[in-house]
Amino acid sequence: MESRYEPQVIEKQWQQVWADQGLDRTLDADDAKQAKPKFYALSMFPYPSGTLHMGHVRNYTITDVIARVHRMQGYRVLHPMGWDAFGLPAENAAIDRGVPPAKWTYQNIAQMRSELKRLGLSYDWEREVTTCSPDYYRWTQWLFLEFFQAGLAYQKEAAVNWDPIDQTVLANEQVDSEGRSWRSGAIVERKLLRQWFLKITDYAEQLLQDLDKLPGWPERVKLMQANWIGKSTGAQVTFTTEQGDEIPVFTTRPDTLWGATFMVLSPEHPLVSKLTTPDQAAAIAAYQQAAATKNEIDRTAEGREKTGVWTGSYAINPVNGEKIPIWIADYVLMDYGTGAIMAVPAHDQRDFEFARTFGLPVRVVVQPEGQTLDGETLTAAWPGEGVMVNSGPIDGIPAGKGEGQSVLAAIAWLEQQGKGKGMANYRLRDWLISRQRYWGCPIPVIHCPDCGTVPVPTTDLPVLLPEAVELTGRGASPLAQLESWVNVACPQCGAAARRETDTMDTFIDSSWYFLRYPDAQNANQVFDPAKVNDWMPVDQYVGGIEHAILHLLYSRFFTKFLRDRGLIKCDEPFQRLLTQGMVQGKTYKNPRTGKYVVPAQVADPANPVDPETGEALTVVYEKMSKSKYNGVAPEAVIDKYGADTARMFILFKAPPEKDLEWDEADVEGQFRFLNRVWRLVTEFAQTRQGVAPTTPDTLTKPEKDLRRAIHTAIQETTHDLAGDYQFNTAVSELMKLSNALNEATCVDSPVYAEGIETLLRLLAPFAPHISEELWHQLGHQDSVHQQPWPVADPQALVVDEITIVIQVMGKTRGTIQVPAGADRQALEDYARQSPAAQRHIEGKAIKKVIVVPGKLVNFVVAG
Ligand code: ANZ
Ligand code: ZN
Repeated sequence: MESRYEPQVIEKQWQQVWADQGLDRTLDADDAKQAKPKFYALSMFPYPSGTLHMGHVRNYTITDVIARVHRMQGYRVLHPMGWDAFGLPAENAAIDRGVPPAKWTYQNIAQMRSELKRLGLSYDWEREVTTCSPDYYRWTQWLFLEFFQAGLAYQKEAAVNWDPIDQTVLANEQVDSEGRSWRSGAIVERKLLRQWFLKITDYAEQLLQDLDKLPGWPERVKLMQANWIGKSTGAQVTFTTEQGDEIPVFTTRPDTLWGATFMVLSPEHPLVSKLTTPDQAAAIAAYQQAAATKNEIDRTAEGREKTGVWTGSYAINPVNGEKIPIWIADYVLMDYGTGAIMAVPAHDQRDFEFARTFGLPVRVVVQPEGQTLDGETLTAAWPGEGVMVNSGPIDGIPAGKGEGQSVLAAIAWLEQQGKGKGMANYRLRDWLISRQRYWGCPIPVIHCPDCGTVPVPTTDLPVLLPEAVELTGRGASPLAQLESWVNVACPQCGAAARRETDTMDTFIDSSWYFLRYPDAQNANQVFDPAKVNDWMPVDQYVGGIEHAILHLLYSRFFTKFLRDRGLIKCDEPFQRLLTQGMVQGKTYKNPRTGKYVVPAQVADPANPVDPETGEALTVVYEKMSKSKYNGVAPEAVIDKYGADTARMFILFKAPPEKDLEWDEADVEGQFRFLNRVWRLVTEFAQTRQGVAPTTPDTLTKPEKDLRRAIHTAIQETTHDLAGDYQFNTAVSELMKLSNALNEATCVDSPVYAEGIETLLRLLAPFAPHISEELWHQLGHQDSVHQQPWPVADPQALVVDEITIVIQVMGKTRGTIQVPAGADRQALEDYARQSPAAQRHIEGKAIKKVIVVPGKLVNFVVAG
């Protein structure tokens, strides 16, 4: 009467039991089991787009195994899930199909939640957060006001994408690669609007420095963050115009000041109009207008033909009193450095191209060894090494940024002369957070004609997003069109005032959600600091590499800001970060045409041929997508094999950081493995129930061998799950143990029982349902997930033992058992610790130890 492994039956059943028992509820510090250390395991929460994809499944399975292992290893674990639920797709769905964004979003959440539950993920659903729910965004608004109060939320003019046909602002995602609107097809324009910013630049240096506090992050992510922050060191030097206005410039090469032959201001620079002479006024105005339509990427693109106009004015170079012309050009950006540069064409390529285009002088100030560069004949800028020439006080100094080289020498001289100072600059800009969209968190301020910008009193939060709006994708932001919502009384003076109609960038919502999980249902506070301080930082964060920069940087910024406000103690939110690889699907591609072929049209998969052209096709694994016919729906896999198989496959197929090729044959392989485990354990449960998993005093050879296999599996899986998470090798260890049990002859031994139970405990985090079912079939009443993680017995791991004679002064005092492969030092250590030797050497000075490997250890003692 052999039972069959039916995942569809047992998975549902155990999910229900676990939910009823509250097995995955979080233990807070004030719970009974507070002596346990905490572990916060977090997956990046999803945008509720509709259904789960394999990328989600991989992400959440990885985190779930980590959470489950830590529970078994004696931690109290916080493992929550929620929804990054504001955003453009909901609005687009409303425009396309007329479904209200809230309805669309909550339907998707319900659908995805039920799919998540089928995967057997051990979430504490009482902690669920939904960013579009007023009980969450009330606190997002409260946090915005914290920034506002601290002076870190401010308004200024900034360029937005403007659709001239629909008369609306577009998000970057709504502009295609040709710069056209997704809806109207119009060429998108740049338009200046008053926007809200968060002053992340105040934290630039800390965000950079503290990357050093994150040894548990992938190096490449830290590098991407560092590059994004983009610190440059150099100096600020002030030039003076002939009219007496000061123009500070930022330069990374203050040592080349003697080679500056002109200045360039950004077309937006505030001094441009004052410096422009009447002759040049028309040309300057036309150039400024043209520059305003270009975005930063176009303006700074490498190799692009240089354009610009002379203002008609001159500046004085502070180091040598030389008179140099002041130009404007769009390759100088207003919001980097000071918006003005000194141009050194001999040593900066952009300046060189500009000088050649407009016939401006080129003066060499760095002379490379063994060459004599000449400004007249130079064909490209020389940014490299050499010796300073034509450079007054720093002549003869080797060019470079190091100790004793030209840059530091120039800074020292400038500071001493009071002409400039050493300075750092960051690429990082302040964070533009306002969006002219409906489905987002309303910015809680009111604009009063008398009082100006007034924060909504915290007692009036949340500023609710009105539900009755019509979304057309045309005209001003939908909220701005809703007069009944916009018109309010000023909270300060009571005069007629208007609400802010911009909503917040959804990255704001996700910059603090991990701080809400520790106290997700708090109706009176953003969170109880004690709870957040208990759980933070997140011990292991798992998510996609696509969030390596913005989400992680913004979350780090929020954390540091809230620390400075005294709300939390930790200053880095994510202790360790794992960025999982992509899940790729199999597809057929015609290498000549580059076209993908629907798999069903491939007659012979072993010899795939293009049904249209008859050409041979290649099999490729690429990111799953509809257009490549290579998507695999998680639901379909669960229906066919069960969640445990899907989990096992994902964990086994590739290390977590690597891309994973979805392959049905390998999925089958995992299904077969679980079937073998099923047979092994059910057979044991039926025939030998009641044999306790103990260790007999003396072991037969087969028992010894099996015990070694068991404890090797424990040792190896424990190691694979400690920190670096090599799930794939851990699963292989489970397979080896299952094979060892299959082949074992000592099936009636308690050691065999120990093996079966160990296999289930080790398997539990990976395949939670089948492990639980089989655990109960062994007669247990409690959950396998509440068992302690097994600990390897070093004794059991000993490969083979030999007998060594212990001698003291040449006299045999006894024997010991040691591992066969022990080296000289190990033999000596074993011998010293043996009771036989101890009895005779204690208290005596050892003069010499003679080791004869494989035979004996002899101690020569004094006295
Ligand atoms: C003179 C010079 C000589 C420069 C030389 C470089 C090489 P990073 O490394 O990106 O910080 N610069 C400064 N402000 C600018 C702006 N708003 N728009 C465009 N370019 C700007 O580069 C700093 C260098 O970029 C500065 O150093 C300046 O050119 C230019 F052989 O000054 B340099
Ligand atoms: Zn007022």
